[in-house]
Formats: sequence, structure tokens, C-alpha cells
Amino acid sequence: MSDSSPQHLSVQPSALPQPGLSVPASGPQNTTIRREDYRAPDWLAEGLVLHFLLDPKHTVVTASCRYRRAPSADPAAVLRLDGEGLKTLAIQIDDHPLPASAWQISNGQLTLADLPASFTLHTQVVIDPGSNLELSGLYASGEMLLTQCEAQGFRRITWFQDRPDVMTTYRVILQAPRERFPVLLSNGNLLANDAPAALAARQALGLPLPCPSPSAPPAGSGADSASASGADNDNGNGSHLPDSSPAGWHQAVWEDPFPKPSYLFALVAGRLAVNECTHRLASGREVLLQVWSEPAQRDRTGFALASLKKAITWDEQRYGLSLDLDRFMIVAAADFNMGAMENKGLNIFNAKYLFADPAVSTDDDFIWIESIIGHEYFHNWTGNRITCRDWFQLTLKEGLTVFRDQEFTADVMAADAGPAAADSVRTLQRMVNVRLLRQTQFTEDAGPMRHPVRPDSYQAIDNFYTATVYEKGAEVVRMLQTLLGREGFRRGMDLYFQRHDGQAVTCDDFVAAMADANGRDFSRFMRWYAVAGTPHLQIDSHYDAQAARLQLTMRQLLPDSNGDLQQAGERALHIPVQTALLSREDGSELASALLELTEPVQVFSFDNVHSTHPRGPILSLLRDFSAPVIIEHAHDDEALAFLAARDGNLFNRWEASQQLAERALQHAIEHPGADNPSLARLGDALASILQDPALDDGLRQQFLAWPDENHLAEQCSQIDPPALRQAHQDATRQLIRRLAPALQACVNGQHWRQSYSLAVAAIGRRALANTALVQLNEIQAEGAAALARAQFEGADNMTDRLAALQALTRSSPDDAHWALARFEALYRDESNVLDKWFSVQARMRPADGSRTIERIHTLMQHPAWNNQNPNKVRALLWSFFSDNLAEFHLPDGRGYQLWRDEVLRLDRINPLLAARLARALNRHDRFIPPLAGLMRQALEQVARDAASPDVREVVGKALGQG
Ligand code: B3K
Ligand code: ZN
Repeated sequence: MSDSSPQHLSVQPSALPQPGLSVPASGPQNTTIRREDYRAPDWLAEGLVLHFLLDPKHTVVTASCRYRRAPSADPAAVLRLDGEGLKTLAIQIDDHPLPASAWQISNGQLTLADLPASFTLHTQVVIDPGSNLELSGLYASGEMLLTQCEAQGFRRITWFQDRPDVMTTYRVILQAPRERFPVLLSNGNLLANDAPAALAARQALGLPLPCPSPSAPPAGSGADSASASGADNDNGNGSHLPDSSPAGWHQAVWEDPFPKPSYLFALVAGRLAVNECTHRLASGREVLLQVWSEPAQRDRTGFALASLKKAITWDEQRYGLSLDLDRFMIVAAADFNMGAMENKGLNIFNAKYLFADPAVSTDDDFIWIESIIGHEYFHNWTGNRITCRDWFQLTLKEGLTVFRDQEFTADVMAADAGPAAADSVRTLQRMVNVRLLRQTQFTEDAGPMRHPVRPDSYQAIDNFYTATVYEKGAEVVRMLQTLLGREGFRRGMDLYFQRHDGQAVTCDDFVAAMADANGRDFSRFMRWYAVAGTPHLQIDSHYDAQAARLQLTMRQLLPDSNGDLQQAGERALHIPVQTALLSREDGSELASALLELTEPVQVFSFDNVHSTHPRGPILSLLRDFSAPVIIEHAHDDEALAFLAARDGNLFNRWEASQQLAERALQHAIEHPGADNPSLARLGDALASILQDPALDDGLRQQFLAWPDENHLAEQCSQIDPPALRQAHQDATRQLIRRLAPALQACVNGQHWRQSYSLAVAAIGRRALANTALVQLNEIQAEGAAALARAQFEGADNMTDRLAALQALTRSSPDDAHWALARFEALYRDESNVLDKWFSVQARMRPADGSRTIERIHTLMQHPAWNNQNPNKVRALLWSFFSDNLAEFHLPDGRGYQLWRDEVLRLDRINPLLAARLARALNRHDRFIPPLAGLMRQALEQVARDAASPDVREVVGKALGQG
């Protein structure tokens, strides 16, 4: 069997070590996978049947798959199947077992040669879910077994072409001890045990199935399975094949009729409770909706179920897309590497993003949960029915689905707020989206992990589930809607589904559908998929009073491969710039237009623009953030304050105030202690904004959320964390003092005494009052700590209690100590709530001479700490590394030692998580020399000792090694 035929994505030769194995002192070679090397698969899969004999230590997976040689393939094409950590028991082609001597397994691939044009391949492997700490493939979370296959977890379950462009139908038989695993779930529809498809599935399995032990299930699993799970009713788990299941065992057979890539496969087995309902689709068809969780949390799943119904209805109304299965299931897992996963018909959620209850969840948690429920559900069409040809196209499904979930949240909130407040609610959502984009994606764009929304290469695909692919990807889709209008965008979506349903496609196919449905040329627009780094737009204006003409000159600057800005030249993008000209007298709108910039430099003229002011009207640029760019335009402080007060576009009012705040804070950092006229002007502007009746509470709160230390650090030529903290703190305290009377008015009403409601207006009221409470405690205003203590004790909901905790950690050390101890005592048994408590402490700035790192080390001994659980690691360590500049970057290097030790520890067990933490030192070259040197040393140690490609890629790039 030769090894010479083209591969899917060819890889450069290397001997990659498996995590956990020792590596040579020089470290392993990194393997780069390139988009340009894509080759269509030589073999098509046409029906996969999987049988699982489930056991936490020894699961046997028997698979049968029909293969057909692709019409375009060479008749001698070999079949290469991916596998990782599989103990292979048997391989058989049609009726012919292959002796072990004929198996060609190397570099994680099983190669089969001399194959007929079509055949059925039978394989049997053993896997050990209990030892799978990577949380990829089949693994254990507590007593439950579950899967995570995106991006490359399926190869850890069975031999398969584990690439998204190999799509097939799945029939799955799950067999397990009934008492330990009363609930058995997989994708699609549950089959009755004697359904023809269930029988056919069993017959397709060509290898003898392993015999389940007839003995009783393991001790210690003896809860009342019927009450816990609804076991054996027809709600999801109990289709029996008694002839092959000895006493104490049971089976369930699932069929997913829609061809899907392997990354969407899922199974769940455990003692779970269900919260379910039937739901009538717009078509009149009734479907079953279920949320499965550990029994103790079942009462907290109602909000998720209600959100799912909202999402289904929204997709029907907005895009004409409906649920295609008989049932849709969501399962909560305590150990999960990310937020959630869109497996076909069986979404799996990080429990943190599923359980909702005002007593333990904040308003933000509720909003996130609804948005993630929507996101995963919307993937059913944008991701599952139409998927990605290869992983480089990830933004095809992720950018589009983030855009869809953003729109869902905005629509749902606007409907809740009513017509009068709808615009303001939508604008607030836009502010939230843009703030997140700037915090995460702009930062990524400015660092060594900078990449286009469609990357050209990667070493570990899990490193590319990034803010760029997701958030900037969503902005790229939003620009299409801005250019085409909502109706035009919908025409494009309709054509996309008409052309590509059931296919694995590329970003080009998506943009082509948008262009063709609207008769547009988007060839320049496509360049958005190729540019890395944030584009800048230099905008100059010239007003000719006599001619009543205003001319705008726009020049595009794009980062080069080093991140340095250059003239765009032939790389010029197609950029929608929503623009208005405002009267300098009263802010009224004199003209407005959606300008389409397509050239490197372009001049736009506005005629009949009359202004009594010699400088002409004032510019309101990039309204609603119509493109993910940085505008360079010389608005002075006065103009920014004017826009913050008068711009008819609410988003741009906020934007102007943010720019003024950034300018004021930067001035404070560069000239500590000096006069700060921008700060004074900002204070005046904010004082009137806080009293502006045109703004609701939620919007006012947005104006009080000033650029944080991380944002300002990005603007500094050299980052000196303690100096930055001091200047930021001094300046914000000055501002708070200036605003104190207005802030006091926000907290005096003691909003937390009212009964809790999730109405948009109530959420806004809490957000404003709680921001004010934290700020007043920051300056230790008289009575502020007493108010916070009263709120802490009296509040009946987590939003207000957590805000009071945050406020008290800003107050005196005694207040902080009291509140933290009280919070811990109250939520000792609430794992998700304790994560909030860990995070608050990771972000603390001690006022008692201690250092936060000492607290971190103490917390790592806390009984609730679990150093293998991703939520815990993110809550404590990631919060500390990423959100506590001055405490993490200690000159004695203790912070970096902790970073190094934890990255290397996790590198051995969960590389995906380790690589996320590893990013904390990405910007070492931006810091003052003593810190930069220490960071570099820590990076070099990790580069030398890390085994996983994930971590090696991140630290390699941070060290400038490509
Ligand atoms: N598609 C998953 C993310 C998978 C991450 C794999 N490392 C969740 C989502 O974006 O909906
Ligand atoms: Zn997604």
C-alpha cells in the first residue's frame, strides 16, 4: 500500500509526540496545515452504523461504513482513515477480515489500499473515556459519558475520514448498564427497537459484537432511575433490543436522516432528568423539545427550554428556516471545554450556560444563555445542513451564526421593550457587540495570533476558534446586510440554502449567493476574508461654504505581515461607511449616506450642504459601527463632547464619549498629575448624559463603562502595569467624584428592594444602579459601603448580590473580607456561583499590602477548586492572567512562574485549555524591559517543554517563530 496519493490537507513531515509522552530536548517539529493544499476526498461515505458498548474504562466501538470511490478519484486511490488513541481489535472489508499484519497504521492514519470501487468497512476498537482528560472524543464528566467531536474528536472514537466534507447518515446503537446509564441519547430521531431501520442497523454490523457482562451494574449507581430520568418511556432513552441485552443492560437506537460531518456526532449516557415540552412549528408539525440535566438542576432548565422555543420561532419568522427533526435535545455538562456544541439534534452545553435561576444567575448569565441557546440552534441550518468544506472555512458557519444570534438577541429584547424603546435596545446590543469585538478581536489583531477571518494555515485547528473567526466574522456578515439591506440579505440567504443545502462549502460560495441574489459584484468584498489585522480609515474633510459642498477624502490603510500599516493599494477592501453631516448649531442632520468605499483612496462629495459655521457641518462617521475598522479623524474634544450630547445616532453618541474617555485616560497615563482638560470635558458631558431623559438606564450605564486597563495598555508604546494602574485609577476616581451626585441618585432608590423581573427596563435599571454602586465604593464615598452591605444582605437575586460583592471588594479590606466570607458560606454547594467568587478574587487589587497571587495560591487549595475543570481554570487563572495587569505582572516574576507551571500542567492533559491560557503572554514585547525579559524566559521554557501542538503554536508565535 503506497503512501503517495494526495492528502486532504497535506502536512509537512514530522513526528508529533502525543501529549503525555516525553519529547526531545529540542522539542518536536511543528506541523503546518495549509488551505491551498486542500484536495477533495477520494472516498465518499454512504451510511455509517455505530455500535457502542458503553463502559467508563473500556468502551467498545463497532463501526460499519459503506464507502464508494469518488468519480474523480484515481482507481488506485487508497483510503486513509484518522484515528487517535484507539486500540484496534478488528478490521474487515465486506466479508474479509484483515489480519493485523495487513493494517497500515502510522502517524494517526489507517491506510487501506487495493480497494474495490465500493465496499463496506467494519472496524472494532476499544477506548477509555475515563482517562480522557482532553475532553475531546468520548469522555466522562462525573457519572455521565458524553462526546465532543468538533473539530477533531471523532477520530478519538473510531476510524473515519474525520474531515467536515465527508458527510453521511448515521445510525447509532447505544448499549449500556441500565442502572448506571438509564438515559442513552444520540443525534436525530429515536427508533423503536423493532423499526426496520433499527433492525437494518444491527444487521449492517458485520463484526461480532462484544458481549456485555450479565453481572449487575457497578455499585454506587443506585438512584431511582425511573424518577430521575423518565427511563424507558419513549421520551428519549428506552428503545430495547432485549434479544441482545442481558439482564441489567439496555439499548437505544438513534437515526439521523440528514447527512452530517463527523464533528457533529454526539452521544450522551447517564442518569439524567428531563424538562420537556411539545412545540408546534409554523408548519403545524409537532416536535419534542428536551433539556437534560443532572436531576438536582432540573428546576433550573425552564429558561433554556423557553429560550429554545423563542429561537425556533425567530428562525422561522426571520429566515423561513424550521426544525427538521422530530425532537431537539439539549444536555448540560459540568466539564466542557467551551460554551456549547451544536451536534445535530443533540446540543451539549457547558452547565454554566444552561442553568438559569435568579438566585444564582446574573442578568448577564440569562442574556448569555438565551443567546447561546439561539446560537447552537441556528447552527442547525448555518453549520449543520450546510457545513464547511474544510476547517479554514470555519467563519462560514461561526461568523454567520454569531451574526444570527446577535440579531436574535436584539429582536427579542426589542420586542420585550416595546416600540418606543426598541431602537434604544437595539443600539445597546450593538454597543455590547462592539465592545466585545474591540476587547477581544482588535487585541488579537494587534498581536502575534493575528490572522484573517479565513486563515491560510494553522498548526492546531483548536487555536482558531478565535474572536477573529467568530466576532470579526460576524461583522463581515453584518457588512453584507448593511450593503444589501435586510431584504437583499434575506434573498442571499435563500439562494445560499437553495444552492447548497446538504453540502460542505466555502466562504466564496456564501458571498457568491449574496452577490448573485442581488446582482452585485462582491469580488472586492471577498478580500475581507484575506486581510489580517484591523484596517484603518483616514478621513479628511474639506468644506467649501460658497459652493455649499463638503468633500470627504477616505484613505484605507491595511496592516502588512508584520502588522505595520501600509497604503491598501491592490488589497483595497469594500467598506460600507454610514455617514451623516450634522449642523454645528443644533446637531440636526443635514445629509446622510451609506458610502461604499472600494478604492485605496476615494473622494465623496456632498452638495447643497449649507452651514453658517466656517468649518461646515460636523461629521458623524461609521454610524452603528458599519465596518470593523479604526477611524482616524481629527475630531477635537469639543466636537466629541458635542457628538456625545447631540448626535442623532445613539451609537455614535456613545462612541464619541468613549473616544473622549480614551483620550482623557491616555493623557492621564502619559502625563500623570498634569492638568487634564479632556477629563474635565468628559466629566461635564457624562454629567448631562446621566440626566438626559432621551436615554434609558441601560444606555446610561454604557456611557459609564469607560475603557479599561487592557484597552489602554494596547495604546501605550510600552506597558508599565503599576504606573498604568495608578494613572487609570486616579483618573477614573476623579471622574467618579465629579459624577458622584448623579451616581448617588442612581443608588438612593435601592432598586434591589423591588421584586426581580427580567424585563429589559429592569435589567437596565439594575445595570446602572450597580455600576454606580461599584463606582461610589471605588472612591469610598460616604455611606456607599453601608448601602452595598445592605444590598448584599437584602437582595434576592444574584445580579444585585454579586454587584454588592464587587462593590465591597473595592471598599475597605474589612468590607472585602466580610463579603467574600459571607458569599462563600452562602454558595458553598453551588459550583457555578463559586466560579464567580473565584473570578472576583482573581481581579482584586488588594489595599492591605498583600498580593493577589498569594490569594490565588490559597484558592488553589480550596475544596471547590478543581484544576482539571475548564470553568474553574478560566474563572480563577484566566481571570487573573488576563484581567489583573498590575497584580499578574509582578517584577519578581511570580505571576509568570504560575503561568508557566499551569500551562505546562494543562498541556499534558487538556491542550486546548492550556493553549488558551498560554495566550496571556502574547504581548510580552510591549512591556517594559524587565518584565518583557522575564516573560520571554517563561515563554521559552514553555516552548521547550510543551508537548501539544496547540501550546507550541501559541508560544511559538509569541516568540516570533512564525
Ligand atoms: N462549534 C462549537 C465550538 C467548537 C470548538 C472546538 N474547539 C461551538 C459553537 O461555536 O457553536
Ligand atoms: Zn458556533
